[in-house]
Amino acid sequence: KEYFHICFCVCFKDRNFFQQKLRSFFTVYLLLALSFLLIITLFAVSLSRGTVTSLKGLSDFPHSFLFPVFPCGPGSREWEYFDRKCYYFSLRRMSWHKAKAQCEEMHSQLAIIDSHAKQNFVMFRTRNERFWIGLTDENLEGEWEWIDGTDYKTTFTFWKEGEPNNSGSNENCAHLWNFGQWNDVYCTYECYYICEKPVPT
Ligand SMILES: [Ca+2]
Ligand SMILES: [Ca+2]
Repeated sequence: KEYFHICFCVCFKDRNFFQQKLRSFFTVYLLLALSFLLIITLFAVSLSRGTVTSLKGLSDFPHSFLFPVFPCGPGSREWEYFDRKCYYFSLRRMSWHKAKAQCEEMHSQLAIIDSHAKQNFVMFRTRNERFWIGLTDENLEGEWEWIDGTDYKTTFTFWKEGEPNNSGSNENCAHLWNFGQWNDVYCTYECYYICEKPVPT
């Protein structure tokens, strides 16, 4: 009888201990589940707010807010950002002088390709099509000049082999040709053009 009494006490004690443990575990898990639920709710709320506000019209936002996403202006899909400048790749062909005027009308200028990085950027974008750039020797044959005054002699060039050749003694404007390499051609030739402008402030 004594034996059974002891066993009952021990077993009962064990059972109590086990139940207490279970309860504390349950409390911990409950708290964890609740905090998880809270985090999910907060995340969902912030996400839906973000979506709603973004749908209201991006152009309503201050420029500084959208700068990392649309540095060339939230209202424009025509200008592409590269290395602190905005570039426009025309969809129409025209002579070099008309292209120059078109860029100026858009408060920009024909592109100045003064680095390998910039050359790579325009090269991939122009895909072997001919595009005018802001380089000419119209003033004095053989004396190439960038239209913004960038020093031609000390900066990057990317002429196609054998160019500029002033073919027919009448090639005074530069454009991108196959693989983005430069060629001089007569200025009334009609091709696409690249404009560039600083990032709007
Ligand atoms: Ca020439
Ligand atoms: Ca040529």
